[in-house]
Amino acid sequence: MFFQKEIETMPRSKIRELQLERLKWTVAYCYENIPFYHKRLSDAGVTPDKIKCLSDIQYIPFTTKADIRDTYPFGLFGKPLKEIVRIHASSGTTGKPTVVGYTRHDLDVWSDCVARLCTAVGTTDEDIVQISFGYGLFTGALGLHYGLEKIGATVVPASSGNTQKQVMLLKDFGVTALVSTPSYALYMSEVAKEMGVSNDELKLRLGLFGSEGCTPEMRMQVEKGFGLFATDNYGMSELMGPGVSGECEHRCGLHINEDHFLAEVIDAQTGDVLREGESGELVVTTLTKEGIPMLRYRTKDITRLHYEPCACGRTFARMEKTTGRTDDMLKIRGVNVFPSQIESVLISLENIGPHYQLIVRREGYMDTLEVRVELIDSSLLDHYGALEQMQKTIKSKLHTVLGIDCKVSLIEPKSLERFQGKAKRVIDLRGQGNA
Ligand code: DLL
Repeated sequence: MFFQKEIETMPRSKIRELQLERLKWTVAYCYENIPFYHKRLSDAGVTPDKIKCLSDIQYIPFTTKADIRDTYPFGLFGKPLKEIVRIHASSGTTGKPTVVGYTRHDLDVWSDCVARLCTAVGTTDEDIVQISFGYGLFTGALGLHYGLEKIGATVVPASSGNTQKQVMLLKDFGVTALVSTPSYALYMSEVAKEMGVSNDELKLRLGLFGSEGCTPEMRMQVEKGFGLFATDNYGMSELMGPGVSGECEHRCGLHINEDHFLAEVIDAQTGDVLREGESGELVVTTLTKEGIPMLRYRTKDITRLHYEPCACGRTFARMEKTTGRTDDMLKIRGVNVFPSQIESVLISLENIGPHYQLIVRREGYMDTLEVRVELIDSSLLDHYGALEQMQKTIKSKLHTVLGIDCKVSLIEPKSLERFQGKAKRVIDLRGQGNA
């Protein structure tokens, strides 16, 4: 199903034509309206007339999160506040948040982009959709909210938290689709079981998940939890919020809304642009944004791009599910470790649950990694032999995948923290004195 079929199935030559026209507009807009970009572009010797074809984008310097922080709060806005009708922000782990602003036109484009990805996985005006993202400065809730209203779905703005009440609403309202992070959906399904609410009493058929990574193995757990079809959509506040890309019902990559975003993948170390299918950091240029346009924004998310048409008929490029962020990568004794690699190993094993935590410590000059994972059945804790055997198996599988030794701790079911937003599974204690 399509929300804007003509655009979503445009021939690639037409997409590229449109992107070039809009890239020229964006570069000129930034150059003329935003002193930061005027200087950045001038310093790099780029004037708007230098952009003659799409590959000329390579002359434009990258923009980073630090640039948004350094111009806090409104320094990168392309319009006076009088024309900004909404502000969102993402809470950084340290210091000031990253602030973004939307004109009325931006909000319109945003809801179209979200309406497309919801429609692509089969959401219709018949659906009752519960939004269990936190409402507020975070873009997730209001982003999905307006897109879903645009297609006529019945929106339940539950927000996050109070999980028992969330379950009650799912049941009483006959909710058919759930919007949340995959980790919160998993937790919610556990709470539903505890409350004695079985999947037969629910009408949930679809999960519109996003805002955090989730391995295919974890996705299966989430699907099992609620007995639904889980789909993935991607975005970030700096670029818009949700709505940058989303899966269709074939789930073979996330279609990028290429009429509004121009995507590249670069080698994170050298900055070189990589070819189709090569894995690297996603860099995105907005093509229609007025409030806070972004030129070659470094997302830090790792993915690959594919351009061949999809079985669904969409011609927009697809990005693979991200495998992590360049800044998620843990360097442990010189070895690069992505939490998603560990997640895949853990979830494929029997008797342990999908909840885990990674603790990195520095002991003397040595980095150590402890993988804590919940058992499904606590009675195993009384069987020392079986426990030891299981630990050994997990350790050896992790060693095969990661190439390093780690400590494996099997712990009581339901003893790890659960998350209502993005999961935080890595605790890096290095650099904290005698951690
Ligand atoms: O998380 C926007 C969003 C909300 C997307 C709801 C989808 C649904 P931020 O809080 O700025 O924005 O976080 C952006 O979250 O750079 C990724 O690292 C991560 N992320 C977002 N969606 C996905 C996804 C929103 N589907 C950061 N898979 C991004 C993996 C994701 N990571």
